[in-house]
Amino acid sequence: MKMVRKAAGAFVAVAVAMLAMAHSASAQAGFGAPKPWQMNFQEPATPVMAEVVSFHNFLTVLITLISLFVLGLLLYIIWRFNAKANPVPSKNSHNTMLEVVWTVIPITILVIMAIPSFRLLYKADVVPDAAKVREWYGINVAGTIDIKAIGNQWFWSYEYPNERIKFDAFCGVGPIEGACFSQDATPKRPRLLATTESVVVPVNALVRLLTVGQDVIHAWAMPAFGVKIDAVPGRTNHAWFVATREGTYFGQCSELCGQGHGYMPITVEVVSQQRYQQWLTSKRAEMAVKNGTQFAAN
Ligand SMILES: [Cu+2]
Repeated sequence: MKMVRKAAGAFVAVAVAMLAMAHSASAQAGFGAPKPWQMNFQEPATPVMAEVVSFHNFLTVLITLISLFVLGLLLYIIWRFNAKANPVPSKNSHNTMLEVVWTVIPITILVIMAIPSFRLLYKADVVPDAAKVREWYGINVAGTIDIKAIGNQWFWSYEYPNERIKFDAFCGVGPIEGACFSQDATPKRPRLLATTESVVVPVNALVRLLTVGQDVIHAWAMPAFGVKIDAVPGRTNHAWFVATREGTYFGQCSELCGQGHGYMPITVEVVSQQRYQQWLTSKRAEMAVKNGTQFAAN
């Protein structure tokens, strides 16, 4: 039994070390994209995703311990109570104490898991105001921005209603539609992840995201932000994020939406407040040139 305990301890230590290694290996400032042989989540860029990662790590340790405990029991029973070792089986059918213990302990474990789980689900789901973000994460948000993401077969359209900006973002590494498979893909603009136009948001801003489907159900998903929200025709869903690290982040449509589902990625650029203002100015000028668009006409 001592040896089993030692081996279990070593296994847990190795598992924790591997988790830590995977975690530090994925630490690359401000670039959210999957990597070959990636083991863990992408490096979080929002406080919600940071919480998702730490909750996941906590659960991994917990389930590893539980699995090892059950495995230990199983091995002990095989060794101790096989027909050779235990020729006369016990006739016991009840043990009140045991039954109370194996009911109460799992319930306690489930409650320990449920409380942080529901707390996190609530935070991820309810769109907060600036005061709530400060209360939850101690972040003073730099302004609030509304963005509408519209899923189309097979690209995303974006609207910044308060800025009178709207544009389409196609899969591709350059400003040309259909450049999805382009050999021009670079590590900074990965193939099948980069889009012709990026969603640009300032760092530390509270972004309220509205999603809707133009034709079928799509889903706007950004792994580094901990956001995955369906875009359903005839119904507006909402999500939110506060990106606390400048950089470029990639996501994908995450609801099977037809033939081109794999070719409608999402690119979000988190920039400084100053660069955001510059982007707004140039985008507004572009909108004014494109006469006949809904917002420019207003
Ligand atoms: Cu899709």
